[in-house]
Amino acid sequence: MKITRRRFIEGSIVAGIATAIGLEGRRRRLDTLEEGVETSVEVKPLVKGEWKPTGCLGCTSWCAQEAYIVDGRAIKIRGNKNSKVNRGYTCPRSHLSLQQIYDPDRIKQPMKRTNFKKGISEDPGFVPISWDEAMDMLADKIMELRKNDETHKFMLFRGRYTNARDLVYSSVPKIIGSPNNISHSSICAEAEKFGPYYTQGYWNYRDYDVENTKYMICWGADPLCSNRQVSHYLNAFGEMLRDGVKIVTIDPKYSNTAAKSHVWMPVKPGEDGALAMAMAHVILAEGLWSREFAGDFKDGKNHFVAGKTVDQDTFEENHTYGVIKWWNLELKDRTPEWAEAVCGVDAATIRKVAVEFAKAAPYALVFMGGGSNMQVRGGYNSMAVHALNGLVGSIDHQGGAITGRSPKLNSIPDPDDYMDEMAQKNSKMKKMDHRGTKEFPALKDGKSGGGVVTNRVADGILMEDPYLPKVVIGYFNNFNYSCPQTDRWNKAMSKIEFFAHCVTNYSEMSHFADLLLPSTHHMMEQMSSVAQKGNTYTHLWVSNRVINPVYDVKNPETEVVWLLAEKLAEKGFKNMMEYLKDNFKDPETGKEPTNGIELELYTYKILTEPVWNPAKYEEKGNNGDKFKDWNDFMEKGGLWNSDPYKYKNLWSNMPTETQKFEFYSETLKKALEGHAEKHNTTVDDILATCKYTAEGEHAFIPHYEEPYMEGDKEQFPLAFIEGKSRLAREGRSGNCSWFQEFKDSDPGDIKWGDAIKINPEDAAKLGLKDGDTVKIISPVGEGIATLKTWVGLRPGTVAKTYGQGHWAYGHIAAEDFENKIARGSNNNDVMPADYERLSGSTAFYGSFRVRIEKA
Ligand SMILES: Nc1nc2c(c(=O)[nH]1)N[C@H]1C(S)=C(S)[C@@H](COP(=O)(O)OP(=O)(O)OC[C@H]3O[C@@H](n4cnc5c(=O)[nH]c(N)nc54)[C@H](O)[C@@H]3O)O[C@H]1N2
Ligand SMILES: Nc1nc2c(c(=O)[nH]1)N[C@H]1C(S)=C(S)[C@@H](COP(=O)(O)OP(=O)(O)OC[C@H]3O[C@@H](n4cnc5c(=O)[nH]c(N)nc54)[C@H](O)[C@@H]3O)O[C@H]1N2
Ligand code: SF4
Ligand SMILES: [Mo]
Repeated sequence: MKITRRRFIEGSIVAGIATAIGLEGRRRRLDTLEEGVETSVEVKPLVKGEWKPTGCLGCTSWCAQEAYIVDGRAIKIRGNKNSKVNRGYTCPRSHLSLQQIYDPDRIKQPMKRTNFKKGISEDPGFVPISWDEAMDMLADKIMELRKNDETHKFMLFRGRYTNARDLVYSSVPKIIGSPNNISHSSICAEAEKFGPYYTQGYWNYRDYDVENTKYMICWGADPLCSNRQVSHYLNAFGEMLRDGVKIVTIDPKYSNTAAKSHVWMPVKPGEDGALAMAMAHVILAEGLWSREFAGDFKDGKNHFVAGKTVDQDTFEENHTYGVIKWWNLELKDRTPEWAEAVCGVDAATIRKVAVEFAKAAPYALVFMGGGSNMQVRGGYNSMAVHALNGLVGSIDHQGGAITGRSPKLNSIPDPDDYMDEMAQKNSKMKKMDHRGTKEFPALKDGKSGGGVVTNRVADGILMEDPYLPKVVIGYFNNFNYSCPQTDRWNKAMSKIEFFAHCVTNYSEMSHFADLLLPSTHHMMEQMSSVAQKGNTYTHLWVSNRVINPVYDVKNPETEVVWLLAEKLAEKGFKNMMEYLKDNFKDPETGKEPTNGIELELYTYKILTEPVWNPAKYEEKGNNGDKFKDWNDFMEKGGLWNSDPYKYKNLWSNMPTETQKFEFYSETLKKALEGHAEKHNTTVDDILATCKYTAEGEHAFIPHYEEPYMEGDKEQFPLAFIEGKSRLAREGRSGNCSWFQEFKDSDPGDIKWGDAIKINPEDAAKLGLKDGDTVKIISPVGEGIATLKTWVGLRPGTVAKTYGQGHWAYGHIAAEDFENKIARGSNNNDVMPADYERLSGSTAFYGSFRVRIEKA
């Protein structure tokens, strides 16, 4: 290998430091796992093992990984070098998967509840049972629903998932006869997808071409910590900074990314709309919009003057729609001076950043995370923040905000033919999450009720509206922890007659279960597959089982479905088994599955066939790596990379109503009018019902809305800033000692503890000091934490990461597991259950205030 100058210098510095602090030995041991590592010392492998390809679902980045397996045990993780998305890099959280897999607190075999009273203070009295007995119990409960013609009272909860999800999530409820398949999507990122959809017709995560960009604004996103492609950005940032890319972070707290940025704009919580409006105003008023993308005045002069409307006919747009309407209706008065008073960022900085951004464009991008839009009135922020990319023409442009080239896969076979009359009828009943009701438009993909309203289900159950579900299965989820206002879930799950939970760890939700069906860990004990975009490529990985399951556990997406189908067939209901046998044959041999492991294999083969079967590849029109057959694909690591991204494909070719990038959203207009019509009312009424203030045409353009915050300023003076923990694998890291030991990798946080951070001025006013144990009181609940003064946020706010506060997740996660005493507290105990209703999203950011008292 050629050693470049930079590599040589880096190498000698590391070697020097290692010698100086005596780390040589330790480095050597680690290096022995890596083939081809250049080193000046002779290294002898200490252990002999094998790197096996796998993949990580620790967050929505979905990196391709490899695990080093020694004597059947996984001992190290690294990024898969063959991935063009994460390029062999991996984030620190991937290593925690080892502690998750070998966690001695895992559920080791099926368990059944013996105390039928449910509540936090009840001891469920779980006792071990066999898989056979467990599945028998579950099947009996489902047969009872069928006997009583109330199959709609079956419900399936899904948390994190793999590509195979639709078998258990969609087909199983349909065949049983229920409309209730509830995913976690709206406690995840739906409002973040809302803006890109209602401007450019794209309901998905975006990708950002950082390699070719000159200017990046991280807006309510902290890509060195969370959001997507953390493994990639952790490395790309170094390259970007070296290459002179300018980085700006817009976040109310001094985030990981803010610490590495040239400019930090500490927007007041929830006031993103004001800032976005002002930046758009500057870009137009200063004449810096993209002529190529957005068009120009016919006379070539700039007529955007603050406070003045512009004649529509004087402007000719190219690949956009509605720039003049946007200016006239909203932007003309949104000066930086106006915004400064509202959002707390000074006018000069707003102007400077907007100008620099637009001048760097189209090699400039706004990287949008959930912080700016998963807010009660965040739908329009999502449009506004994303629309800045539209104004400067960086949409689908090199160095800009792009989409992805996802592989075209097969879907899970349609179960319709296996739905009997009862299933057909009952699966048309109303869903438990109230989607599509007047109050919850959930306009995913332009449809009224097109998306889920996850957190609303607790209220549905409590109000028995539309009815009370009886038999519930949950997998890879923990809504009693992950959904705001947790007390509602504790009450709601206490009302469910029979709940089976398919998870690796006992959790806050499992505490209300009747049956614990221990799950394989997604990363090594089962097959798994997902596709994700990043670094301008898309990859798809399919991983085999790389270790034997550590305990007596089964994959809920496939094996458990098989066992359930078997039991239902034994009891006289054969449809599910027939569906599996007819539709899940090995695509190469035509062999029917005869057990859950074969079902797992055939399911992934079927789904990914268009990638590994050359004939199907052409048929689907895939672009990327090619293979001879399944074996060839798996021998090459089960990893597919797309071809390089093709820029500008979407220009005037967007799946919006106008095919253009819409600043005035005809697409949203159609969706809102459709929803209003369904409820015999006006769009104004719908918006008011959804807690928005806009009226008339403002409903269809990105505009400023004052944030809706629960808790009056007198009683609750401190705005709460939510954000993910750097080492959190969603809600699942708490029981890893590495998570606890390195908790202080979150700026301002403390090891093995839970800090609430406050500006020193506020602490002084309250007479509080570092290390005080404090009560956090919100309009809906109370929590506890350790006070930490920190200058990384403005007075009038507090910040606390999400990730601690487990009272039921294991001996490390909890302060006292036996007595259900949490370590710190769960932000969701104090966070009101509120929504960005147009998308159905739960509101996590800029949505409530608290007060703090010495505990
Ligand atoms: N306040 C606040 N709340 C949040 C967030 C936040 O930032 N702040 N983030 C939100 C987001 S973005 C999301 S996506 C949701 C996630 O919320 P959920 O979908 O509810 O998922 P988790 O909380 O991660 O819990 C998943 C459960 O799955 C089990 N488990 C762990 N590994 C595996 C496995 O490999 N297989 C199976 N079958 N089970 C496993 C564990 O027992 C764990 O309890 O939380 C949301 N909630
Ligand atoms: N480390 C880590 N990474 C993760 C996950 C994880 O659990 N841990 N989960 C993954 C999942 S499932 C998802 S959906 C994504 C979500 O990714 P994001 O939604 O981007 O994640 P967050 O870190 O919750 O929020 C991003 C930032 O918003 C800031 N913020 C809070 N309030 C406001 C506000 O009012 N305005 C602005 N502008 N910013 C605000 C927070 O301080 C935080 O730095 O992350 C994924 N990546
Ligand atoms: S936790 Fe997320 S960023 Fe880290 S390796 Fe796993 S999928 Fe990638
Ligand atoms: Mo998420």
